[in-house]
Amino acid sequence: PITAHLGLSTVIPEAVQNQDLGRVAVEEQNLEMQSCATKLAAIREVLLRRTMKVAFFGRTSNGKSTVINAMLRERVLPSGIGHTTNCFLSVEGTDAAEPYLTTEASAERRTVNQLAHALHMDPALDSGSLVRVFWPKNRCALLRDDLVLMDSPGTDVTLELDSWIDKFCLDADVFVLVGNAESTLMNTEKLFFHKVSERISKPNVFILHNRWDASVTEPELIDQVRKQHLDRCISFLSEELRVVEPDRAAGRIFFISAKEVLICRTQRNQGMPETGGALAEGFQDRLTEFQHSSSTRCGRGRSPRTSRPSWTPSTSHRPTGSEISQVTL
Ligand SMILES: Nc1nc2c(ncn2[C@@H]2O[C@H](COP(=O)(O)OP(=O)(O)O)[C@@H](O)[C@H]2O)c(=O)[nH]1
Ligand SMILES: [Mg+2]
Repeated sequence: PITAHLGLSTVIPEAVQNQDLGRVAVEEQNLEMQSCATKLAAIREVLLRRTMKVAFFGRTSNGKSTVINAMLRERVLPSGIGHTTNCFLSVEGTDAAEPYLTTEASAERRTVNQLAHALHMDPALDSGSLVRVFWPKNRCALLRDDLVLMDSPGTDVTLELDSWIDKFCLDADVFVLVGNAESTLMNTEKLFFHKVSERISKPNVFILHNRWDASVTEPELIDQVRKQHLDRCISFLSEELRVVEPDRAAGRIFFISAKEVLICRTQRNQGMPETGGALAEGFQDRLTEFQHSSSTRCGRGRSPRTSRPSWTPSTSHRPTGSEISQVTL
């Protein structure tokens, strides 16, 4: 049906200008129909695009790279204390057997062993540039669904939020704010999302409170702290940004420990028991929360089991018109 509508964008102006047909539409109607056709073209583009792009933002060291690694089940991206990634890094699947990367300056394939080196040593890789990491699909099932995960430098390190948004965000389907459960959201983090929602109407925003493993040290406060974070984030999403209805906002907020999930999954990859090691109490609950937050089973729709939305696609899921219009219009 969209293709049929698109045909209108050429048929209508032709009909309006066709003297033989007489006055079939006034100029205003013509413009209105043109504008509908433009919006439909944007929707069509998203529908035709097979990839789904999920972009991660947040302050340095909140754990953005660790969250992505946990989703990929391997340490793909460099992570660590302090300021590790200076540029944008996208991860997408490849049919090639070995991982490789390309930079904007050169399409030459470099090995991923050079990743940390490339990130540190290349003066051309500033916070406005992009390194694309291609990871073998046979090493990570998630990437078979044409998913692109995008890591960003900390929102605290740049004055160029606007140009970031233009260059990296306009085509993102989902925005994930990775916060730190040990502190409240900072103004720099909020500012970035305000700017995003000025440019994109109703962006799909999720909030991860990472480092939730730290909460076990204060068990008597855990419920209180969780409620405080939840209330603040609900009001941020529904009242400040107005990207989601208040009664649905809680479904966009998760409490996770990316580090624990990554440890567990890399241990499993090595054939070790996944709950081994020094994982803190309550780990299973946090693991379940992570799985729900990044579930691949139910895609962008609502999960019947958890009735919480999730951000990654499933092969069978095609976004609905209203989801698309939220993303693009
Ligand atoms: N305790 C704890 N540490 C974490 C967690 N996630 C990440 N970290 C650690 O925090 C540091 C910064 O993580 P990184 O992913 O590089 O943060 P980024 O700057 O936001 O990409 C690393 O040393 C991680 O091991 C978590 O859930 N719990
Ligand atoms: Mg990082």
